Amino acid sequence: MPDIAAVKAALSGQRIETPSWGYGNSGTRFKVFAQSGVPRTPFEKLDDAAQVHAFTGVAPKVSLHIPWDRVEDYAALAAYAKDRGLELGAINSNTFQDDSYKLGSVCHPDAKVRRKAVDHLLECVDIMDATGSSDLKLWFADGTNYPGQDDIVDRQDRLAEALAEVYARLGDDQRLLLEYKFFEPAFYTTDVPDWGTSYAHCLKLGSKAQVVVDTGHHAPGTNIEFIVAFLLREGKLGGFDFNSRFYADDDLMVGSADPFQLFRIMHEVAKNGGLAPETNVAFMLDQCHNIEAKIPAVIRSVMNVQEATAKALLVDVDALAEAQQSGDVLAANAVLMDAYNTDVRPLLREIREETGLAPDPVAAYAGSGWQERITAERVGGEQAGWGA
Ligand code: AOS
Ligand code: ZN
Ligand code: ZN
Repeated sequence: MPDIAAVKAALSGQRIETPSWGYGNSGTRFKVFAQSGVPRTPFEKLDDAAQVHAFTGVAPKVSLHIPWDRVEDYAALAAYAKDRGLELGAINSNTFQDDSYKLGSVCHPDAKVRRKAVDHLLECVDIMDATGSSDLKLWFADGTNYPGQDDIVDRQDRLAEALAEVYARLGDDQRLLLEYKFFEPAFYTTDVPDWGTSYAHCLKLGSKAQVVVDTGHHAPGTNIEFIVAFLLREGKLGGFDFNSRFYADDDLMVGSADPFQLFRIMHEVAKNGGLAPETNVAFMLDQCHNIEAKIPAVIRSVMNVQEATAKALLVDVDALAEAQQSGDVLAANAVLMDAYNTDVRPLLREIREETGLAPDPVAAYAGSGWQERITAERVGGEQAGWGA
């Protein structure tokens, strides 16, 4: 049976990174429903992230998106974060909201556009130097809409060349995380459509390049936990962009529509060393909150990841190995289901109380007065970036 003290230590040691854009206004391509009290600056996004960390105790890192989080002085932003018990996490590049990227960014047929895109990526590494961030997260909207629009292989060559230039600029403690997405916004070819393409590029680049698994970026029925297990085995799992996927890349709360999938993913992570700090898997959220209150939604998402992790840690791996070895299919499956069906909320409440936190972070936030305060004080909150 799992050792409860070790389970507790793993849970209190887990770090979940929240996205700056999850705190701002966002929406679908049809409508942004603006909320009152949303942050007007990247500094205010950090103020909200600090609330999430204060009530969960496991969310000290915040990912930034450039240029959505552009500021004059990034070192000052990092210092502001530090004063609130936070640190700046992954720097997300943005090569998808400029007219010049209509035919792509790093894969664009015109070398001048590629230069502009790579310069932006290099600027993101400069920002990492200033913020102390170790991860550059790259997602490319590049692709084509029509057969014949551009040459598939030439585009791969351009991608490889751009990545190599950025890779060469990374410092010793920095890494490049390459995200994949099987469609959208390009609907015929996508230049990094799947984990295999991302893996192949990362493998060529070297040990400082790893794959990011965004849980929303797969076709229905894809066995994401297989991808996770494979990448961990190869030392190429850099991290997650957690969210839910029910229709497409819906970017809603992780673990909300399919908590069993999240459990299966976290089981592979836990079983294959992915929770060990030295494996350096970044557990990031990539979500927006369009119709629900944002800060409690981020808190709920952090808790969903914690609950899936707790269940994964409760898997009796010895019993599982024994059942697998003896070919007892039903017993092996039952070991996983027993862990999944355990109510881990009392355990998590206990851990929080032992570390001086309120047992129910959502209720504690609701009673804190923060939401009322920002609603009164902040007028004219900005868009998260999407739909801006
Ligand atoms: C886009 O679909 C990707 O998930 C990226 O991670 C993107 O930069 C992020 O969603 C920002 O909202
Ligand atoms: Zn993502
Ligand atoms: Zn996405």
